[in-house]
Amino acid sequence: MSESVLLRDHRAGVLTLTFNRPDKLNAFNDELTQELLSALGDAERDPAVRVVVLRGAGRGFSAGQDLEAFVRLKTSPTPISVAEHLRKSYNRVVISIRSMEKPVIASLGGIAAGVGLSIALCCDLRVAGDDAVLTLGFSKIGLIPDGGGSLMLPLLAGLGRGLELAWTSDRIDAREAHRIGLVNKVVAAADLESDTHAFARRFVEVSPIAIGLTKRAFNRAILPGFAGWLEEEADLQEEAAAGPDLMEGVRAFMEKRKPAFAGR
Ligand code: LHQ
Repeated sequence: MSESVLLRDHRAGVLTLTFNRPDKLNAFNDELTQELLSALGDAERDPAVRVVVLRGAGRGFSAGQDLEAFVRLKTSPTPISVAEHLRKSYNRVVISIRSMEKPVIASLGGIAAGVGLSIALCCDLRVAGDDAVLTLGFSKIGLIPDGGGSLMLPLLAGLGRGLELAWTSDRIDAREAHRIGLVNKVVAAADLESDTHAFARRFVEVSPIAIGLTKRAFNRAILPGFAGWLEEEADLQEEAAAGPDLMEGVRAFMEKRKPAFAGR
């Protein structure tokens, strides 16, 4: 039997969920997204789970949407719209992360790109290994940051920095990500797993009432319109995806060439 695309490890109140498609840089296909949704739901309901950690197997956290899987979705006899795809996958994941009244920590080693980075930005806290590389990547295929990225990126990094990173898709390293507020701390790559677990354990020591109600308070104070914004973000992504630029960007990536955008 092949190994699961999502590994679960529950130790001392900390549930670690590992994206396990290392040969695809843990890019998200439907199977991984559905497994993640199901694990997050279980974690929310299980009182023994006090903290959730998200991490990736191999040399990255996640490269975002699996672009080969996306081409299959787009070219199937019954293609799904991009907005629908977002609504039934990533939007549900990030709503689950934000509404769960427990700390959700992203442990970032290696590459975090596209909606993989958006998911990390929607977590409560981020620990980065000193080998971490963050890149939005959406603009390279004619898209806007989705999965809550258009909200969390400017919230954490500021409007100017956020726009610059979204427009350029520049790769930034862990130190720069820390400097601009995208990650809480940077640790040696070799210690990322153990240091993240030790960091997570600190929140197991705190009253779960204080943890949960503080998250609810911050959500209501700063992100009261989170779910509503995701709806609008999906509509904007649908607009971005309406022309030929998206498929040109995706094909150019797969063919390892520069895209020739038509501007629509
Ligand atoms: C991949 C991927 C990948 C498949 C690397 N898929 N194979 C999307 C679509 C529509 C609607 C809604 O929203 C979304 C959400 C999104 O997430 S859009 C953004 C999707 N992600 C990207 O555009 C990132 C694409 N990947 C890259 O830019 C680079 O691969 C990064 C920066 C992630 C890593 O660069 P490198 O470290 O230089 O690795 P690499 O490029 O050589 O990739 C390694 C392999 O992984 C390679 O395959 P190969 O067979 O040549 O070894 C890539 O093709 C494959 N891969 N990302 N997303």
